[in-house]
Amino acid sequence: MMTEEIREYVFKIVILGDSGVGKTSLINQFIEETFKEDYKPTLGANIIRKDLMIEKINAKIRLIMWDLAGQEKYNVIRSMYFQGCVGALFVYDVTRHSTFDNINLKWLKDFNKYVKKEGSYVLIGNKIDLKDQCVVSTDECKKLANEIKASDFVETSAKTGENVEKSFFNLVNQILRNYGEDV
Ligand code: G3D
Ligand code: MG
Repeated sequence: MMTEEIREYVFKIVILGDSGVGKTSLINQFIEETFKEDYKPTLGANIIRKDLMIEKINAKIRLIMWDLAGQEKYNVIRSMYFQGCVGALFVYDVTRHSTFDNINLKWLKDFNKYVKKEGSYVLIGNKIDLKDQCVVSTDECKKLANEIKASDFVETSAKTGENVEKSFFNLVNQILRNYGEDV
């Protein structure tokens, strides 16, 4: 049998959500110490890179993650922020209901406006370690995930690391499926 060639993909994804929901913390958990960070002050964004190997299909993924730093700059650089983007993580904070409401009111609207082609996205309820303060129910989120046709809904804690890897891999797998890969 011939050895299969390794295929390579480069995916740009954006991490969206209100200030303080834990976007940067999720990325930091995901990349551990292997990260390459490139802060672009003019964009108000951090650009973080991580290479993943998806053994099942023998593919190497270079994930380029755009993380909003100063949200006030966001309005100016929106179109560039989304340029070439193939997926998003929509993050809300389970202890603040307004951050959940803004997924549909704000973040998804922008994503759909600027990412014309079939972009994939995963809905993430972060800070589930703060169980006592949780004000957004799992049912509510499942309902929203269905409504907005998110490929998945995951509850995470960037503090403990719970489900963090899973969220990023779910998104990557969904993007790969859009490219016709069998993952
Ligand atoms: P942002 O990038 O979306 O603006 P950050 O959010 O990642 O900067 O996180 C905002 C604050 O929430 C930080 O606290 C961070 O430590 C905290 N945080 C992020 N994720 C979690 C989580 O899963 N659980 C808990 N308990 N806290 C979390 P500070 O105090 O540094 O502002
Ligand atoms: Mg941040």
